[in-house]
Amino acid sequence: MTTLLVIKQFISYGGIMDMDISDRIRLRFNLLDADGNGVLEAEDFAAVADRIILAAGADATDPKAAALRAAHDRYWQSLRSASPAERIDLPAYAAIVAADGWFPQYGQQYAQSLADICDRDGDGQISFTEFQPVMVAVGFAADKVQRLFSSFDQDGSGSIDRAEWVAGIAEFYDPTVTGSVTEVLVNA
Ligand SMILES: [Ca+2]
Ligand SMILES: [Ca+2]
Repeated sequence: MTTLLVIKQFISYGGIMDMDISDRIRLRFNLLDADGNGVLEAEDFAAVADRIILAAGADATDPKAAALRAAHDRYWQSLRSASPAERIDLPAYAAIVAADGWFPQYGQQYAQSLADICDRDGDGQISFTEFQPVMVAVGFAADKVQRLFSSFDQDGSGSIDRAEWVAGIAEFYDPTVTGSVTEVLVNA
């Protein structure tokens, strides 16, 4: 491999060469690209947020819906402010989200708002009935959602701990962590 090619790849993927991490970044990019035109725009983030809110059965005045919209908007702004382009392509996305400090500053709020809206009855537990429609709205295939839920709900109680789910989303986003959540999401 030529040095130039190595440098190009390094820039394209924020310096992360690991295949699994590239796969997960690609997957997240595709999930966020709601209209599937290959670039991320403000409309994609709004569309994904609306889809999740609808799936969770939250109405427009629900604070959880407002929080989810705000987190998606903040996510978009973090991309937009880091790039001169108005549309964010995969290499730009990969470089921005893999940067040190991105997750605690932007991703954490996103993970929290997603878990909050999942926990519709607010009992601190996410049942499969709560989990399934939201994850399908995020863009995951139904069988993958089932497998992911089962991998969390190891005692088969039918619900997963809300805090545990926030940690799972964080794992999916943190470029330094590889674990069971990412494995199920990327490979299942
Ligand atoms: Ca798009
Ligand atoms: Ca619940």
